[in-house]
Amino acid sequence: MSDTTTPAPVPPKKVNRLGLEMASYRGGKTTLCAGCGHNAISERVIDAFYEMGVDPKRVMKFSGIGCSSKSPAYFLNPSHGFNSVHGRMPSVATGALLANASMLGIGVSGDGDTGAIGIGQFVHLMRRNLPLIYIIEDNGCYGLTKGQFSPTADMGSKAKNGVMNDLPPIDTCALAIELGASFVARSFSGDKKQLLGILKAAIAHRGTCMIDVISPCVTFNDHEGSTKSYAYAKDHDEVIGEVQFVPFFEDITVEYEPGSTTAVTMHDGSHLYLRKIAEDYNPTDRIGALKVLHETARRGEYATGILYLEPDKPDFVDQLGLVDEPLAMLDQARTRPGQKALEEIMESFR
Ligand SMILES: Cc1ncc(C[n+]2csc(CCOP(=O)(O)OP(=O)(O)O)c2C)c(N)n1
Ligand code: SF4
Ligand SMILES: [Mg+2]
Repeated sequence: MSDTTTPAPVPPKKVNRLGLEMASYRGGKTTLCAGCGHNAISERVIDAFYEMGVDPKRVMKFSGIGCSSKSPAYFLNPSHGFNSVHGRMPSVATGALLANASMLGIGVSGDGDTGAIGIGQFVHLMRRNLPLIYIIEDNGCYGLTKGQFSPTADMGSKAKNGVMNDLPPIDTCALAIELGASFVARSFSGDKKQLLGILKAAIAHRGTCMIDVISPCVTFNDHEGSTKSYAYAKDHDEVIGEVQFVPFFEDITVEYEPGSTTAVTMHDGSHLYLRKIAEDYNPTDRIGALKVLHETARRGEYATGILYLEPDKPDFVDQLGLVDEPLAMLDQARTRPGQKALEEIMESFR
């Protein structure tokens, strides 16, 4: 007897606006510990780039050294990547993005990579406003070298062996705002919705997006007495503003109350609506943002959301007045001064 049953229709594969499947945004299989906050952040990066329809081949990924700095291997496989030296990601990213400013840059660092050995590079990156999404996967310790306190560990926070940290922390968000980054946010790896909204807004922004994500280290810093554990971060997360992001390609009108919502048009025409929760919160007020950070830190809380935003600040590429074409693509005739120009330069030294 012949089989007359017709096969069930295969459902069409889900694709984004570029026609790409989610698989095009994934990376290699993670080698980090199961439950590490860093893995959740990689998942959100994958979601954000897929939903924003960014061509992964137009993305450059950068990192330093640490468990966090291994993360770019776990997202956006088709992108270009440079895993640099401990604390030196900013200079590598600066060189690469100036050579080809048509690419979208994303860097992943750790609280040790940024706050200790890399603090000098971080400071200069922030004041330049290089167009780069800079994520700190912040677990308050050096996870890769077995859990020593890092410079973001809070005073009084306890290590797994009971030792207490007696040095004050560096608040990377306050530092970034002070130095001139034009997009500064803090989130928690366990808050999927907030982190996704922040990442999408960062993709639409042109300038340095410094995103500090509390990302618990389940192996060395997730115990009672730690202020970077899942339980502590969940209980002390003070959301200052709800993030609603509407990309330029979605024709949606959002109704909002003007007094309680800040509406911002982003560089690429996307819209960002930030609904106030904390009373005195205004994401475009630098002094106000620093005040909120200081006040919440004093109470032992984490202020999360988009803390500071300056959508129209000139980025480093504008400041340098670079030509529109990527420098890496210019031929010698346009990069080498001609004989006449050289003679004029020599003449000027006489
Ligand atoms: C020049 C140099 N100094 C020190 C080290 C050792 N080292 C490797 S990773 C690391 C710290 C990692 O901490 P963090 O950046 O917070 O990343 P995590 O592992 O916590 O994600 C250190 C000190 C190194 N690899 N290179
Ligand atoms: S040691 Fe900590 S930071 Fe490193 S992978 Fe494991 S849980 Fe994550
Ligand atoms: Mg760390």
